[in-house]
Amino acid sequence: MGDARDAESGAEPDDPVVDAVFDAVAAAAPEIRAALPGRRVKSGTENASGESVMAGDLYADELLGEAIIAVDGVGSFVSEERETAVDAGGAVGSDGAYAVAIDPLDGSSNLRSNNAMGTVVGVYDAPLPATGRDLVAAGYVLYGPITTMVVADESGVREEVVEPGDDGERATRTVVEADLRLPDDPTVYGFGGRVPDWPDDFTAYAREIESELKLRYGGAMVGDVNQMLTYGGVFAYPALTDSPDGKLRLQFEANPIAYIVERAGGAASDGASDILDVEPKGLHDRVPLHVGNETLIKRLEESLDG
Ligand code: AFP
Repeated sequence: MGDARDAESGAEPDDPVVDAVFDAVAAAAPEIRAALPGRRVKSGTENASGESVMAGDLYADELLGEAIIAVDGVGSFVSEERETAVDAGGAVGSDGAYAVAIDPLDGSSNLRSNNAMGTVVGVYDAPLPATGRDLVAAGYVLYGPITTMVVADESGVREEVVEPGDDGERATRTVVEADLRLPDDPTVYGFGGRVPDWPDDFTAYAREIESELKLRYGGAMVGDVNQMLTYGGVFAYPALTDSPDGKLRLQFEANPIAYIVERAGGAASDGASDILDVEPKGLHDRVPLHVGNETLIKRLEESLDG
């Protein structure tokens, strides 16, 4: 793939395996986007989290799974849509191969309403389930008016535009922001779940934030987090009275997003401490996720401390 990133910044990929993973994700993105119009229906199956799966979820999972497993240096592949890990032929660990976790089509309920959706990717150097501290890179594709990909690694966070290749050529990646940073002044907030299901302490925090910021909530974490990264603010899918672990999955959603936001200068919390320190029990654990400007996350933790 013509990686315009090298041309633009002259920087060599920090880690050739990580770069190959995001090359594979970028190559699949235009194909996933092109396949969505015909896959806006329920597949009739449920995933490991007991959620109904759209035809688009299955297609994205299949395409991305095949592409990522084929990357030299990937030893294991897990997906929100699959019960267990897929062995990709390498010993995952600090001297060995990486484990890649994806949410292939985040926000697929937005398919019918034609709203933004995304693909979330976490690259871990430990067998899964793992803590976020084992991430070496993370990123997401946003299927918005434009297809963009945000990639975070130890060198920082960058935003790329992904466009289909000409005449069957692989997609192109063009860096449009080489050092993506969370704006210091917060502007937007987006909180998931039904308001009556919020615990009282989160409701009190939400009331404060509502009086200070503008509501931006689109029902797909990737789109909502991208708005927050663009304009500054806070995104949360909190613990709910009937689901104290919230809705979002630690391995495939919360850890990668927390890694990205923290590298962009923000903070990420499960309500009590850093998401990246949450010890997983299982591959499909859920966790309350709150990400954004450090001051807003600190205020959240103080509010939930009661
Ligand atoms: P779907 O993938 O089922 O659409 O769920 C999307 C999601 O996991 C996450 O992207 C959103 O932030 C959250 O769920 C939206 O959940 P609500 O529909 O309860 O607001």
